[in-house]
Amino acid sequence: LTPEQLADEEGGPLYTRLQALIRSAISNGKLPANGALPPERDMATSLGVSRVTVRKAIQGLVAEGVLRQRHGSGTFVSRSGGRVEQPLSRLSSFTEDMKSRGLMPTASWLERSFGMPTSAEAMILGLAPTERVARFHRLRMADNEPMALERAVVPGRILPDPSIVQNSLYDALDSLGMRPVRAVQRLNAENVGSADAALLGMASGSAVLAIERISYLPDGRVVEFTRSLYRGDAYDFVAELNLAE
Ligand code: 16G
Repeated sequence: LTPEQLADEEGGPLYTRLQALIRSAISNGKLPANGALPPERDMATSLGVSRVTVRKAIQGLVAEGVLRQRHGSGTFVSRSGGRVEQPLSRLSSFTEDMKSRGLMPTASWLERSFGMPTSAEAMILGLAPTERVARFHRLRMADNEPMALERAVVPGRILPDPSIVQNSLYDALDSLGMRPVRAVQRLNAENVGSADAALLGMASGSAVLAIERISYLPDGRVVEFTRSLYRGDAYDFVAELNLAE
């Protein structure tokens, strides 16, 4: 990182220009994933800026997850610009989760259809023998980076027209007055198969977190049965624990 490069970054206060410079050094590989940043003092001297500016720039990028600080050993580049930390106790949607972090949620549709459930799905959703389901299969991305593969089924009685789900399943359910209020979620570790690995941009056999969510309406009816594969290298699920009464 040189003063000339810093001068090339346009607009805004000095620390945001320094952040832009660090981001571009990460994206062009000059600062590799898990690589250490030079010490604050050295960066300030070599860039001709104050240590306060360097610290402010770094703190902002740490808060965003782009950089990580380890006590006593310095500042490091996070892998792929940072893992996502997801609390395990809130019933939120992927769209809300990503937006709350300033990431842009998008999806590639793999399937959006209406049809017969499998017998396992019919049992979990508590359906009568001839009842149909809306079915959704999406690759979910944050800032264009694949995050998860998600297969959801919703009883047809609750969601008769799958095409109303554009960006967010929960927004669509909300618009029908059918947003779930409770869910049971089960997590387990898996090695991703080759087809799913290719979609997620991972090597075949990489670790993924498989998550099943069964969500309920206030009256106890099941709204969704969703199975998601989250990239093991991009996600931390975090739960707060309290001493039992
Ligand atoms: C989350 C849920 C998933 C839900 C989806 C709705 C997990 C493990 N899964 O991905 O069950 O269907 O959000 O998101 O958190 P959407 O409203 O953005 O489509």
